[in-house]
Amino acid sequence: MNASEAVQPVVHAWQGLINAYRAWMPAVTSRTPVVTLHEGNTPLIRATHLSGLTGCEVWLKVEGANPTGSFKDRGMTVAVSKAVEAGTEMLVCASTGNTSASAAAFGARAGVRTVVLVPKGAVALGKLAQTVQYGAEVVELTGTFDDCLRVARELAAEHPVALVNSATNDHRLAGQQTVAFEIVDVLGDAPDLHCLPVGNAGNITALWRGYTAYEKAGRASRRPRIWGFQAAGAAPLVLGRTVEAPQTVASAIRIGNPASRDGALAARDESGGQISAVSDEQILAACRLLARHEGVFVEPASAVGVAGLLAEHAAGRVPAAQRIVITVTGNGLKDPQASIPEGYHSLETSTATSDVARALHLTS
Ligand code: AN7
Repeated sequence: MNASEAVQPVVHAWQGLINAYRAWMPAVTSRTPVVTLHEGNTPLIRATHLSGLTGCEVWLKVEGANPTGSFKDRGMTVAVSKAVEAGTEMLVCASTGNTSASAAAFGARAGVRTVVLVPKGAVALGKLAQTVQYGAEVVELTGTFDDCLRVARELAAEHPVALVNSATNDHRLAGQQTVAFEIVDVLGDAPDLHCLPVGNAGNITALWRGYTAYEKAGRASRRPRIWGFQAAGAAPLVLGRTVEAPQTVASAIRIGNPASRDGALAARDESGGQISAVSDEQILAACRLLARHEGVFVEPASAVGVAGLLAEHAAGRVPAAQRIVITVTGNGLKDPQASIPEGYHSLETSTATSDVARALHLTS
């Protein structure tokens, strides 16, 4: 290859979800300014270890590869593009952290003031760092995510601000449904089963919408069963009631009153699926398994679909030879503190190579 060949422009480079799936987003028109970080097109990788464990064909949709490190970017490109089109001067969201980081990034890109409402002291360090660095204003409330969402809704009702939570902003769901499109586009059809974590329930609602749209259009011959999983200490959809003080190591899904409850229950029931709970221990074990055996580093909430599948498999409820996709929703760098076990310490030695070799048991 000579130098002139090396600088040929790549004309078909990925340019983000609106560019790729505009036809499926009727609210996006030629007048909509596209605010994008080239989100989407995330890796769908074969999980060889999980496939071996379960006797199934398991795939991981690695959403931590999005520009701000979580699936939230899928919906945010559409919501912020539409907000800019409407002339909004301020974005607001309530968040457990990932929506904050995403809103802050797209707000920065659009040059729009962004304010995030978060539960005090409950947002993982990486997410807070992103949000601050992107230049958003962070308001910490003494309360839960559910309190933050209530305040965000009331602010938006009384002031000229764009609320970009998926619970109140259908453009977020239009963007988030694209994860189903990408999966079908790669696999050639819908899988038998799709597992994912459920917090405020926007993602499961959008996933089902995406599979449904593709089946209706003949792009897929069927829709998968949807298995959603919640953390046991924050499982309102499993318990069938609001949880006042949700508790789990998976801070992203520490949500007691899911705004998109109806969408989640429809996805469960129309697909013949289920929504169940997993313990914090099962979540952290799934995080370790993903990192050590699949090479995929995720934050605790992102491993909940894996924890759920393994629990169901252990209970004998996963039929063999299924094709299964699991959404792993966010990057492990988001919450580094959750990933280093208590009491962990690395080996320490002098700078003598012989000492290093001895510490590694290469010599005695
Ligand atoms: C990594 O950022 O709600 O069921 O405010 O960050 O659509 O809420 C995050 C949710 C799963 C749950 N995995 O998705 C927020 C927020 C990760 C997340 C979920 C979240 P939803």
